Amino acid sequence: MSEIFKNIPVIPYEGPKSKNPLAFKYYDADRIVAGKKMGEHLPFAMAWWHNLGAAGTDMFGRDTADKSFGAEKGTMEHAKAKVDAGFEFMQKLGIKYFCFHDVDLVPEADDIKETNRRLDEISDYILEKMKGTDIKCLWGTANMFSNPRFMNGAGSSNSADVFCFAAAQAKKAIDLTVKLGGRGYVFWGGREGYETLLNTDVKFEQENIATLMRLAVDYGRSIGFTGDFYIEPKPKEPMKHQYDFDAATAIGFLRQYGLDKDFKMNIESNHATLAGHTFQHDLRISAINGMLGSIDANQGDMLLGWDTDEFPFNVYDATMCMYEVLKAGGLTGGFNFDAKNRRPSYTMEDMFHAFILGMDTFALGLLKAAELIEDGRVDQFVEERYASYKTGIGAKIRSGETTLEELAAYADELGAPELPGSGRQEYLESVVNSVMFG
Ligand code: XLS
Ligand code: NI
Ligand code: NI
Repeated sequence: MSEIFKNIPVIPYEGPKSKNPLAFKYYDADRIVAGKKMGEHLPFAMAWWHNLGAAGTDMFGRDTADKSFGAEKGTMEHAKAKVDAGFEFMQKLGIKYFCFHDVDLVPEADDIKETNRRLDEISDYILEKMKGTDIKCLWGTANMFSNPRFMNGAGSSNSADVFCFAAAQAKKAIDLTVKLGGRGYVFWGGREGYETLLNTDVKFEQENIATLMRLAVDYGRSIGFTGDFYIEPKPKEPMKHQYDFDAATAIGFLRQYGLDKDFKMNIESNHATLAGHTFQHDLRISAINGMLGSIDANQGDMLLGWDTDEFPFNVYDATMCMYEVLKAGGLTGGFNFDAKNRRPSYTMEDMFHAFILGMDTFALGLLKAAELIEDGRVDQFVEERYASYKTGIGAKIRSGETTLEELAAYADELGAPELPGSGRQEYLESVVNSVMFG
């Protein structure tokens, strides 16, 4: 098989002073940070759909990039050329994982039996490629939103036949994930939501989504899948309202339907910000519920109201993300670059520049988050902020050994409390800056 990215070498680490566009400035896989190799802290993954599929088409214009990789699009030869390109790409960057939807791997046929045959063929080819490398699948998923049959959702569809097709696709995608050694299986809501409440039975639809998830878990466990299932929350787009609005909503849903032992969150930065949160917020909510599983590492544009899927560039956000990840003791999943080049960045070099940017941004984030924790001022401040609960009446509140009457009597005695301690936000922000740039 001939080289596809001909002018691109294996990307070396050259350090922050390097001006070589095809070198890492911060990502140094073997460097030890907080007791572990950077490469282990940061299991990066390539998203099959963006990196090997998306070629720049948007609502106003066609492809700008050539992602044929020397084969005719829509054929199995092209599907295989994508595998070749993907593996060469990952090896040149030192990326150990990939994520896929079923239909990213092969062209979808009219009949699902033929699609599944193609999926068997391509997954054999991928397995063959995996041999002799340390590349594995991070997670798989089924695309249950592009085909017109899913216009009203998959698990939430008003059509029981469509529900069955969703089940069939999920079954096959779980088979593929297991075959390729995947760590996790993702349910991103796709079109599980609504355009108008005038035609929608929300309770009915949510019960059906839960049923589909329950069946998927039962099936996965029955064939030996021991990894995590993930919900990837998103508030809107493509539907006006998506049921998995944000981490808090998705966690509540999982608990309501008894799915919380099998599922964790896959948090995407750009989805959190669309929900009106910071990336860090949704990570924190997942982590405190023991459900921080995996991350779709991208960023949005605060001036645009949609999922722009940009490569991560914002080091503050990456630092606060890694702060949450380190505090949570790491991820069971990894960091999937669910991100694409901007449409005018259409060359093969651009694909590498994008990943170098993303990987360096998260490497910097990791370094700075580890320093912030090591520095200790932020943690110490938070610890002291709640000190009034350590002794006396506060300790009784925490241990649940009090009554409303006792607290009221305590307040009577006091007459008026002192103002709570200052929040010191500006001080803490300057601590962060001193760590970032010190
Ligand atoms: C779309 C989602 C999607 C999922 C996988 O906004 O981010 O790409 O990650 O279906
Ligand atoms: Ni995503
Ligand atoms: Ni997204």
